[in-house]
Amino acid sequence: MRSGTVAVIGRANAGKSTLINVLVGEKVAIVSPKPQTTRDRILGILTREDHQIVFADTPGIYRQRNALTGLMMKTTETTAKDVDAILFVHDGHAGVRDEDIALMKKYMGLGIPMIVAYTKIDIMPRERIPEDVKKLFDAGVTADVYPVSARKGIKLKQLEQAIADMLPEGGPLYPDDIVSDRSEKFMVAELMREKILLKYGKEIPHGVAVVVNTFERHENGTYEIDLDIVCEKKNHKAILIGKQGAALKETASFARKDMEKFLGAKVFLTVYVKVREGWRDEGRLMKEFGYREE
Ligand SMILES: Nc1nc2c(ncn2[C@@H]2O[C@H](COP(=O)(O)OP(=O)(O)OP(=O)(O)O)[C@@H](O)[C@H]2O)c(=O)[nH]1
Ligand SMILES: [Mg+2]
Repeated sequence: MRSGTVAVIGRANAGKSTLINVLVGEKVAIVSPKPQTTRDRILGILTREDHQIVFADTPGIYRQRNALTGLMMKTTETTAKDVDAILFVHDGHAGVRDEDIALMKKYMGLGIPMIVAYTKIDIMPRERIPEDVKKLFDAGVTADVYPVSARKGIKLKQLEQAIADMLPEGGPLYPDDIVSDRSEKFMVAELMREKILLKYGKEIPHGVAVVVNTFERHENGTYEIDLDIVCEKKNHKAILIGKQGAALKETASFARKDMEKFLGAKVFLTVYVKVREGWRDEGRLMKEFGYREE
């Protein structure tokens, strides 16, 4: 059997987490159309008879704006160096720019086996694919390029096999019934953050952290979850809550439904909104909200 860890690297919003979820077959990482959705390194584990692939999802490469994004970029850099292989995810539908080529070359330069998943081919003209692949090749990208669609499930088997082929021979690193290294409590916080990413405009979600204060399973199987949505500004709090609490009610109910699906049980969810100005630049608060160096 082949087994090992694979860093999943690429620009913010390229489709890394979506691809991992689809390959693993379960939602291990949240997904949204906004860049910088993933903030932590999250393992997604895919076990088959003849291989175990441990995907390390990483924060997408993006401008550093504050201590939080700085920490996120550091997480990505550290993860890329300590793996058996790299899966570079490129958003094919966004086209190939010089910066993309430079990034691919940077990671190829680490001397770790790497392939490129050229994703989102379901929303682009197919004739552009060979042109783009040639462009990459002509620019000196020697990694094999696999055009895929995570959303439509196109060519994923071939991609999976190519990833497995990069891994060393060896036994499984994790038990075969484990799909993630993260706790249910972590996932619940992430599901809340995902709904905020989906429901609110540009700047609000990026300044939001979710802290779960109570996570209890009652004897009858139901869950009681209390959490804080921490935002950066008073006016953000007002937007999050909305007129007579309508916006928050809707977002919380949306999140609760997903939590119930994830936990397979009824959830009683209580949500508070708090303001902590400038938390994304304050080490102590970042730590308190779960963001720290591994
Ligand atoms: N059409 C299409 N959309 C996709 C595909 N894969 C991902 N997306 C969409 O692209 C957006 C970004 O997806 P994510 O998986 O969150 O991207 P990411 O690379 O993990 O982003 P960060 O965590 O912010 O770096 C979401 O709106 C996805 O639904 C695909 O194969 N086809
Ligand atoms: Mg992601």
